[in-house]
Amino acid sequence: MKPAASAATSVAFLRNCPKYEAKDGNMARIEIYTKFTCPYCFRAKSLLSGKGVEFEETEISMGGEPRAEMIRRAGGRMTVPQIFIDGDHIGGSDELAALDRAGKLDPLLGL
Ligand SMILES: N[C@@H](CCC(=O)N[C@@H](CS)C(=O)NCC(=O)O)C(=O)O
Repeated sequence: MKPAASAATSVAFLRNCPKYEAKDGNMARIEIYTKFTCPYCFRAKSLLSGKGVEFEETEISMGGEPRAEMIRRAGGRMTVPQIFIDGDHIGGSDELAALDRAGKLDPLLGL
């Protein structure tokens, strides 16, 4: 069997696996705006990575439209990180950690 066919077979197998489908369907979209040198950003990303979820990171150290977009979406908040789950504004690192301590983060993440 050619490697390409083998890979395609593996993907087809996974897609037919109910557990894989359910997991894939429940995965939340996680967005995080960050700056390079920000310890709060590092803490928030570590928490998310520790849960094995993927997130989309937008680096705003250079300012510009990405920073303006963050401030707009975060209702005027200018600190980083700003975190969004399925489009809902969660807040910063402290709010993310508080949600986790309250046991409310995993359900939002689809875990
Ligand atoms: N309580 C906030 C603190 C966030 C914070 O102070 N972030 C710093 C960077 S680590 C910040 O944005 N400072 C202003 C700036 O960089 O423009 C949180 O938990 O996210």
